[in-house]
Amino acid sequence: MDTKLRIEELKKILNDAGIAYYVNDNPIMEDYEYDKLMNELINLETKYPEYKTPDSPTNKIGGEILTKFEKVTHEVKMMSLADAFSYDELWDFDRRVKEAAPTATYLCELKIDGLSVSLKYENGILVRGATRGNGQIGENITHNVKTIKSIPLKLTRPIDIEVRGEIFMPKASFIELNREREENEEELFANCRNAAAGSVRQLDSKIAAKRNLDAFLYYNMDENVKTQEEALLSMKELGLKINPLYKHAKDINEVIEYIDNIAKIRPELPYDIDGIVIKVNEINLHNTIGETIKYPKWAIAYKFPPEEVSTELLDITYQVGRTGVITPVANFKPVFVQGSLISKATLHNEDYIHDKDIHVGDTVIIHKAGDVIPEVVGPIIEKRPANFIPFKMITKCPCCNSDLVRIEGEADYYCTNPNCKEKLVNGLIHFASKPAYDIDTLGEKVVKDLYELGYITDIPSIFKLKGCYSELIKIPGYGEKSIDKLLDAIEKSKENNLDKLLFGLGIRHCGGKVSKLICKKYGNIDNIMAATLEDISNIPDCGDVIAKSIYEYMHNEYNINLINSLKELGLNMTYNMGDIKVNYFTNKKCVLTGTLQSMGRTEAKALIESFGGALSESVSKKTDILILGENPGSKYDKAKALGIYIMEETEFLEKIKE
Ligand code: 0OX
Repeated sequence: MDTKLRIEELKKILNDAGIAYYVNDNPIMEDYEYDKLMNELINLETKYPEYKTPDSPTNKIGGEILTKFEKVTHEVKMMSLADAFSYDELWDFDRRVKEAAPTATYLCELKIDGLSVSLKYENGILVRGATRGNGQIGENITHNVKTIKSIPLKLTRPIDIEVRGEIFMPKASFIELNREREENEEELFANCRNAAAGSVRQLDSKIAAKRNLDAFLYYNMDENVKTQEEALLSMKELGLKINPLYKHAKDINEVIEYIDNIAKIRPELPYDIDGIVIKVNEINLHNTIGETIKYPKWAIAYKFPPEEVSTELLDITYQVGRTGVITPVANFKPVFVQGSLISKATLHNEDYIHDKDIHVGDTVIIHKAGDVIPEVVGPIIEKRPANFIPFKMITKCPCCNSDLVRIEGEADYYCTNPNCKEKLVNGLIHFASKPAYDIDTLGEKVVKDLYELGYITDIPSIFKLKGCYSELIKIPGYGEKSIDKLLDAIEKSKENNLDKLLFGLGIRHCGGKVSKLICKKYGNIDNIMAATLEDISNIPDCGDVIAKSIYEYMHNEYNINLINSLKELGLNMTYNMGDIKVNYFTNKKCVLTGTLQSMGRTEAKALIESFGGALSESVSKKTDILILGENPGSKYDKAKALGIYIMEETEFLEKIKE
């Protein structure tokens, strides 16, 4: 047979088999046969690259590498959804809809917790995949989208169409990915959504191809469809994957019934959902009902309340923090909550455990809201087994066995042994970490290894490592290249600004923000060491407890010697204010939620700080602005509840330039 014809034939057979397997869940070919034909196609395309086309199923393997993401303008804005947190809010939504369109009925869909994507097909061939971005401008991610098995490269009909949907990572793939990352000592993804977003934002499509991403389409720009249900079904006919669990509800009571039913099966779903999307089914009514600048008024997202699951408390273990504080940790049978598989949660302190009446053997309720750390709510008393182990706080340090002390008026126990290994190692890990002294490649594992081998014993020893070069390069698993990189990073870090050193020292109550305030006021270490207690406590945002802790640290002989050693080793001891320019963000407390399209979090933080503003982690009454990125988390809900000003990315970009 003619090669070109055979290639065409193979593409058709494999594309059809792909849709049957990945979209319709109805395989029409044995895996072995599929792999054999795929190999034949790969070989032919390698030999005759002129015959390779964009719809070839070999594109699923990935291989295209970009140097940067191109921006894409959405001709029709990609809207997001207004949220409802209660059935009352759904009743209100129904009332508003019915006022404008009394005959409206609803189509309910699962709200997949992934990231929105737009797919453009020309003549039935996938030509572009783009992220939602800020709704108007997204990023071109075609190279990665092409690797997603359930996104067909060729539709069943040669039409021009734009469809939209959600790319997600199934729970099982997320668990497996994090397991691999743990093994390779890479940072873990917090949940399925972050893992999917992180995978789609890879420049190298081979990485995305390996991530086992999936997609459900829910929006169809074909003008001929009359209802949302028809839109879904027509996409299915085109070979696009839709979520089958949608339901046409004739009124809001049926919507609520559907939500109740889905909530029951939610834990068993193989992918993560964070709510239910309710859309007016009749598309001709969408115009009548209208939209706000941000949201369509004909749709709403009902968000599930914070998830609570129960599991068995297997053990209570203890961590020794860098300050010596002892934290009890609940170790339970792993459970999936809000998209994350968790097996541990802090129990804070002795009082917390007694107050909640928690004991090993109990079935406990775990609660997780949005992006926050999971919490043990308490035990289910009726399920307490006869052989539960009554809780008793330890009295000796789990690491060095020295007596623990509980400071009066505080809930925490401390290990006061200055040589406690866990405390020292955690202090060193903190010192080298990114938010503190930020020594590149000196991560947790390297600190632990070099501590065990006796090369790192305290902070000054880090800066003396270069003297042991010939020994270090002989450590199994390290070698010249990695040691050179480490020593270079250590040398470079000596120029760090003083606030990074102050934070790195691990002074109790002196976090990154306080360190900056202190450094701004005193300018160099000698001034900080000479400051009076009263003077420190006069710094706004620096209360008596913080001031006392810093003052006492600076007057302790051990610490004075430590600082002097670091001075002698050549570490920078002055604070460079940078050129602080004044603009809208000066003195503003900002919080960022979700992902910005135009820059990463670190860049946004640096920009805001360059104007004398601050970017903090959590929303409080003191927050001035919440910057709204794509896929916002619970910070958004909290900010709305507190009436904090919400700023979209476009406004942020305009104002930061002013
Ligand atoms: C989802 C989802 C998101 C189209 C019109 C407004 C929003 N996460 O599963 N968005 C939409 O609808 C768009 N539907 C969904 N099912």
